[in-house]
Amino acid sequence: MKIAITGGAGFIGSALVRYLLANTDHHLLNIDALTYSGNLHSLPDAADHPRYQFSQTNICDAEKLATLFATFRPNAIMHLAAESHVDRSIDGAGAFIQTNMVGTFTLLQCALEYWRALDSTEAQSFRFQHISTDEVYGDLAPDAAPFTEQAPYAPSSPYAASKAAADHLVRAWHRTHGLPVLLSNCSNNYGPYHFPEKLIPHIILNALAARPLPLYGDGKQVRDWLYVDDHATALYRVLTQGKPGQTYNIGGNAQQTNLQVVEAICALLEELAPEKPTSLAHYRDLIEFVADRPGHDRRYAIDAGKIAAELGWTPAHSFQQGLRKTVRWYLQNKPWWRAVLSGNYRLERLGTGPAKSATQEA
Ligand code: NAD
Ligand code: TDX
Repeated sequence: MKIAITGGAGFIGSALVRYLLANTDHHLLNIDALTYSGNLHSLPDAADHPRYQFSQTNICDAEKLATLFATFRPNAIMHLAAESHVDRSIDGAGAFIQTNMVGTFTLLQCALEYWRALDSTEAQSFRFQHISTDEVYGDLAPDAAPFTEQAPYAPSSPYAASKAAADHLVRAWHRTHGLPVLLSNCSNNYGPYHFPEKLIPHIILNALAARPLPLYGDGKQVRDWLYVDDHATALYRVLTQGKPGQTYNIGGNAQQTNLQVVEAICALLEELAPEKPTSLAHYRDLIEFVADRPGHDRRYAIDAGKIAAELGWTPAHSFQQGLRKTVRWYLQNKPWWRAVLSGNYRLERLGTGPAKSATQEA
């Protein structure tokens, strides 16, 4: 297959590209605008790979997308490009509306025109795969059953609302125009190359620098964590075996409170990085409860029964295994995250001027 992947320089997209290059024979076109969260250093083996191409393209640019599709001739599009951080969507929703909604619309329209011009065999096997989140389902009560694919949409944050809108557009393009789409809604991912504004890498890197470990509110919010490489295998399973028009929920079956996550990271660091930079006695002494996130959902949990029963996918990593691998990865890959924290990963890319650091932008 030839697969066009949007957002392939991001956290999950880069894991997917690494997985597909290592485990399949498919040819990949990575379409990514390289926003602050896109980083080609997350694809260390891709640049010279014979089955990989990259195009720095914004998914709102219909003309460029049409040219890319006409020349690359994809058999499938896997759509991951998005603005992805909830806190940023609270500070300013414009980029979220633009990329997640207008960008998804633009991509759908270009895909539809491209698909309509395919011969019938190619058109039949073509897939448009949309990657979404469990946040579209909103806040789950403490004792409620995990979200199934039938859970009603009730997004809380501007990010979640923009992803919900994108999901609706994708379903409409299937129902109205017949575009063969696949959707998946996944729980919180974690693992290597995770941008350090997100909880797990933020906590690991702050702890290593002996900086406070901020927990929003009481820290008892629950998330269902999935190791990112398991998400990559799930997405490939959906692409190759999912039924057009269907949605698959993907989750790690690993519900944890944020406090539990932070304590688990501290315990792993005590074992793997016992030498602390200051006279700090224990990493967990750095935990600080700070003002809560506005509109903060208390709990998400995914029922991944459908993808297990229909497509035979289950996660390979427990939370304990995945978190250990993740902490180890950050300890062993300091150049990657140091360049992100300093902003140098953008400086190299732009080739000019002082770049804003990720933390300044956040
Ligand atoms: P990310 O922020 O790490 O990566 C997003 C990528 O999209 C970056 O490479 C960025 O440069 C690119 N991008 C942003 N705007 C673009 C535009 N207009 N045109 C082209 N490229 C653009 O995000 P992520 O965590 O890898 O998430 C990927 C997808 O998975 C998103 O759709 C997100 O909603 C979804 N998702 C994420 C999680 C999670 O826990 N991170 C969970 C479920 C679903
Ligand atoms: O410093 C922090 N302190 C804290 O308590 C940060 C950054 C987060 N949190 C809390 C907020 C959440 O309850 O930790 C939890 C996880 O926060 P994030 O890492 O920001 O993830 P979340 O808001 O749950 O959203 C993530 O999962 C679903 C991704 O960013 C989304 O793209 C995905 O759709």
